[in-house]
Amino acid sequence: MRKPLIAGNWKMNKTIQEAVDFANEVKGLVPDRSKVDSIICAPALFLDRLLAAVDGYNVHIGAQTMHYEESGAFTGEISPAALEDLGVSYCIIGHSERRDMFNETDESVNKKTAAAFRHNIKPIICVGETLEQRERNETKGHVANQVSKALQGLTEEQVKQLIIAYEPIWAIGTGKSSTAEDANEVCGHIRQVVESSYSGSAAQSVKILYGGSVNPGNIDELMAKPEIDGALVGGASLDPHSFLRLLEAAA
Ligand code: G2H
Repeated sequence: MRKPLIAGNWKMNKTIQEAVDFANEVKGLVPDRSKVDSIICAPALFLDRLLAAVDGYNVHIGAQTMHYEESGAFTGEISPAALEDLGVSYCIIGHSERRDMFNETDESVNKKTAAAFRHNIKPIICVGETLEQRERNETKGHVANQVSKALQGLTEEQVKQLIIAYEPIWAIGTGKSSTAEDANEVCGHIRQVVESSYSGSAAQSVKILYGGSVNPGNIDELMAKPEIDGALVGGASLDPHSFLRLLEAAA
């Protein structure tokens, strides 16, 4: 059985003090780690303080992006080694906002995924189609292509530890969530891609999240679907009560 997972993606929100206050408010209230994993993916500047605040609690801290090189002349970037050194255990890779606005490609997503594994960081790889692709009935082909390219060169053991987030771009931050049925179908398709590239056991181990306007009002029906193991949540993860409600629904 795959343990459910709720990952908050705070994007570029909150001050450091607000972040620490959030962590202090939720850390004692999150459901037991045997029932659900909780992750907060925060701006890089908050990571150190958040790690200290949640130490010993069932709250993991993740980054929102990283570079794939170990070090060097990459002004403004964050190395996977630095994240590992800090104790960060997850990193979102290839979020559509980064693909769209910061030139992330399938190739860089693949390199970042490999770099994350070299540094004991679990990647949360984001894939998803545009509205135009959905209307042209290209969703499954596009998502399968993104997944195949992201996973190139990974071992079966690495794939088993992967988290893939299916986030239809048209549903991100728009209030228009995919239906649970549609989301389940695409998540199931992703699992089939993993099965045909690796094995049935890799497909049964990989965690597949849905993301895109997830909130306390739609989490129950999403979590009821067999192919959806959790959610990557933006806006609704910024409020402590809403984040806790999502965790309770997933537990
Ligand atoms: C999609 C999601 C979080 P939101 O980007 O990754 O954001 O829940 O605000 O749509």
